Amino acid sequence: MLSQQDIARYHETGYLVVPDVLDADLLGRARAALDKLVADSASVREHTDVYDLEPGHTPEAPKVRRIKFPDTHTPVFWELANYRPMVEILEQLLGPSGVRLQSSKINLKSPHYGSPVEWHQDWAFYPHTNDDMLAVGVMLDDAFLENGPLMVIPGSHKGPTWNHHSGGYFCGAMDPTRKEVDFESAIPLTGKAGSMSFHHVRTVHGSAQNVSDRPRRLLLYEFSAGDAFPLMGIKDWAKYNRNLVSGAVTNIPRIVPAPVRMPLPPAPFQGSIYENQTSLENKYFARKEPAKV
Ligand SMILES: O=C(O)CCC(=O)C(=O)O
Repeated sequence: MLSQQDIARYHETGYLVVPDVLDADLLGRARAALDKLVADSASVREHTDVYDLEPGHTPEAPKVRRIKFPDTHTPVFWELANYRPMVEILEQLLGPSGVRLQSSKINLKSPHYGSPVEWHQDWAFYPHTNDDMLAVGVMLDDAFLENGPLMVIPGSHKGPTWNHHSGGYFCGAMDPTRKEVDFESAIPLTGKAGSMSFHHVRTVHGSAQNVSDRPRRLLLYEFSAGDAFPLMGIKDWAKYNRNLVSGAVTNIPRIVPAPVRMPLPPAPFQGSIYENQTSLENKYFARKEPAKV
């Protein structure tokens, strides 16, 4: 459980890191399941519904950038989405209307080449009727400065929803040359494996390439308050309600004004944020080729 001070700090800064939330057994099982998913990627040659691949992936040397929607196909990640110590924190941060899992993904940054993620606000991808929403980053490895930890701009969740378009289409990233926020003020969310970060849906965040010799695997869950309804609509009402990890079903959205830009027209490159962001003209994060050995 969080202290009142922690909760106030989250609302003030738009993020929080809580050490040692995950127990060793669940962490071990999550890592083992992920290892198996990565090993199984040797059988695919292009992006699928499960795998987003790093450039240079081959069956002989599998390179996975993202596992998509792990809670829907690998039971331990659904178990983890319902892990009580985490859900209790979410109840404290998201308010009394319940907690709904919206989506999940695992972003893998392999040693020396794991791809950067350009600056963005999750809210730009999925505006809702209110912004009591956040992403949890479950650290499956230690996250430290050199392995490309998630970085956040403190206080940015209280500002505008920035332009995430390029050439007239959504691209899921902010153009850094517009200098809309002070990117130099970014705070890296570091911690030991088993720690969790929580960032508000409007907090500007991104992450650099992994330049270390250790992996950075981050399991991300996106959660919303039970009464936050997506402005882009609900495709499957039964699934939407199955994803409530706390609280009761309601069909009454809470509507709180917040700055919105719709992610339309859709990004020309679909499948993952990495694909969406390829159409961003000016990149912030360097992409270095790994040293040849
Ligand atoms: O993996 C990361 O470092 C950032 C991921 C992220 O922000 C996203 O996938 O929306």
